[in-house]
Amino acid sequence: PVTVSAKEKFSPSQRKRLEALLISDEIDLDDPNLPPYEELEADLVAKRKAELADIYENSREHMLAELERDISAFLISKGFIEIKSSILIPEEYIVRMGIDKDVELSKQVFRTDDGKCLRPMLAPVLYNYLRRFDKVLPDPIKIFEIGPCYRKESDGSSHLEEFTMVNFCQMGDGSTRENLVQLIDEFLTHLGISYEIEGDECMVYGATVDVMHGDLELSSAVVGPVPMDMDWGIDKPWIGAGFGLERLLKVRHNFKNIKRGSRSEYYYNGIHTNL
Ligand code: ATP
Ligand code: 9VF
Ligand code: MG
Repeated sequence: PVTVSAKEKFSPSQRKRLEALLISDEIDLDDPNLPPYEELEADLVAKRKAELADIYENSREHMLAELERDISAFLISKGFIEIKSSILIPEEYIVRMGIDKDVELSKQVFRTDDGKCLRPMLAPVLYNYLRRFDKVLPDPIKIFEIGPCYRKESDGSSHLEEFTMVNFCQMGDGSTRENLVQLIDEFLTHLGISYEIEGDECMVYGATVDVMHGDLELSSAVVGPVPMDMDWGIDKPWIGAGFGLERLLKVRHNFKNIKRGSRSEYYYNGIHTNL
């Protein structure tokens, strides 16, 4: 063969370095017409340095924090009250969510040695808030929380072990599928993210309304009531949706990997920090 095969153009360590410097699919590393490694690496480093300098000069906002603030303001404007609860929760909440010890999600939970765990979802404490606020506040009760969640994961480009979830939910009047879909539409339109709705099944809630961007699940949403509500002292209809913020960033910025927009010391707003 006359041409050098694409795979041989860069050594594995060179390829790794170039991949770290790339943010989205801006360059195809298998393109045979690419400049030599040294030139390409220097170009990318210069570009990333300029982008970082621009952020320092002009915005200075971390994209994950900025997205949380944006979502928070949006939901508050829609009448939802913001909650900040503990990231460490009783392990018992997992079982009460219908996640038995032998199922996959239970095995994904990070447990402490004193009966607690890092929350894998926000729903248990939101259940408690709905029950307590319903005694005090007018119907419908509309609440949300945004914050870190933890799951042991093996799959790479769309899963993090430490991710950020927003879960908003409404209980009481107007808790219909129509209103849920409308709220999701307003939410994603506000964020400028396109989506398709799909029906799915999960072990916690049964039927879910999944919000997809291509093959990527952005959210699982649910129209209650569900049988488990009884175990949380809830007896009214509800709707709710949980979105991963890093997945929203992945879509918005066309990231190759979800790590680009996550809590990290290696990437700042998608930019490799080792420049
Ligand atoms: P998947 O099937 O993609 O693993 P899931 O159905 O287990 O996700 P849910 O329990 O429905 O996830 O969580 C609600 C949302 O939280 C998901 O739609 C996704 O946006 C986000 N999410 C869940 N797990 C992760 C993770 N490990 N990393 C990043 N985001 C996640
Ligand atoms: C949908 C995603 C059970 C009445 C407090 C609200 C929801 C969210 C599904 C999440 C989960 N559920 N990761 O519940 O909004 O719980 O699996 Si409530
Ligand atoms: Mg899901």
